[in-house]
Amino acid sequence: MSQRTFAIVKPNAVRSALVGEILRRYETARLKIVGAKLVHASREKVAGFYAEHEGRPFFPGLVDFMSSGPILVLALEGDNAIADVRALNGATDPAKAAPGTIRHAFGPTMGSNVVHSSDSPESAAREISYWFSADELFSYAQKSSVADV
Ligand code: IDP
Ligand code: MG
Repeated sequence: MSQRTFAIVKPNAVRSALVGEILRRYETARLKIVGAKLVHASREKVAGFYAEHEGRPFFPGLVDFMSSGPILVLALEGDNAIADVRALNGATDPAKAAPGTIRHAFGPTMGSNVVHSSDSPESAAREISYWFSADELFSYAQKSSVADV
């Protein structure tokens, strides 16, 4: 059964030209891009997205950082998309992220760890609809070759 998850390429990764590398990792892992757009979110939009963390010491810095420039918001589909993207991203603290993960490869710190992804079916549904309208999400069949039309 296919499942959808939500991911973000954070502003430091967009600024550092890591969009292609991060998307390559997701696509190589057979995750299908079903929604994608660049957004420069307001502080209010970011604060609402991270509402579960409001009141934590890192919250103001997180809101500053995530609204500091454009982010790439993504809806990704795959058989086990939620767990697969969490595994590809790695642990929240890049210093603890396993070799081979995006956060291990690019760090740089807990507060600016280059990617986000949903942690449960409930958060995936909420987060996809928080950033995408229905007409920005797509269903299509993946093909193994560009010659296969
Ligand atoms: P996650 O992104 O791995 O799901 P969460 O605990 O949901 O991690 O935290 C959301 C984001 O808030 C993290 O990706 C990280 O950037 C930031 N964050 C979480 N805990 C800390 C912390 O203790 N210090 C600094 N930033 C943190
Ligand atoms: Mg989280």
